[in-house]
Amino acid sequence: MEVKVLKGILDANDRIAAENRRLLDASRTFSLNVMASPGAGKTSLILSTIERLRERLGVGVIEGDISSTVDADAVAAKGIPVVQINTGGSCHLDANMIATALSGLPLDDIRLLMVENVGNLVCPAEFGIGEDRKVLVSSVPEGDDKPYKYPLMFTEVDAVLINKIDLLPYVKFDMRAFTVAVRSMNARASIIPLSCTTGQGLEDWTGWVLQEMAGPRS
Ligand SMILES: Nc1nc2c(ncn2[C@@H]2O[C@H](COP(=O)(O)OP(=O)(O)O)[C@@H](O)[C@H]2O)c(=O)[nH]1
Ligand SMILES: [Mg+2]
Repeated sequence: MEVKVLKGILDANDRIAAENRRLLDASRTFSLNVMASPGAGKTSLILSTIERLRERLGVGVIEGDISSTVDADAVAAKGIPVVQINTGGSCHLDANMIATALSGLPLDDIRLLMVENVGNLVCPAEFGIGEDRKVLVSSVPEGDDKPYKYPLMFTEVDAVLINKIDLLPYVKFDMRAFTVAVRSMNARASIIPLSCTTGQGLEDWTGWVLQEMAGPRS
């Protein structure tokens, strides 16, 4: 019985996600679902991406948090259209929340929409929101064993970013071991080491985004 209920919720979510996708396709908006644990660097990545791409294309952001508008305020300060979703305790964004947020954004002016999901490596992996690509920001201080602990998240995503590589000299993190762990469950994801603080690797990241935007829709 419980399984049936959960399946019903996920089916309903998928239906709304498909509607979101139709809306985004109609405005030629490419969307990224940015997921990570709290503090891995989702907001830092989004702000860095805005800096690097805003001259080339229209950017918009949806910020998902349990509470507060701290991250949305940082995006709005850059003059970028942003909607904050406060989930009020829920550990992930769902397609219905995104549908509401989309109605508050000037989609015709937005070629790249970045969605910061709630900080969590479990629930966001289960709920599609209609995104074109799923991106995971992992970070050096979290350790190199996380793929084994959160396999669904690492299996689902199209890119795994390794943020905070500026901290490699200070933290025990084996890049090779991490890569082997990711590859044991995901053969296709791009793995991109970077630092939002120093800017190292950010060209590789924005290059990946532009390449995915130019390629076939998923
Ligand atoms: N050393 C270092 N710190 C970073 C880097 N990226 C983000 N941070 C810091 O990590 C903390 C959390 O970043 P934030 O972007 O808010 O993470 P979020 O919770 O995933 O959105 C902040 O203090 C950032 O300044 C990085 O590349 N290197
Ligand atoms: Mg954040």
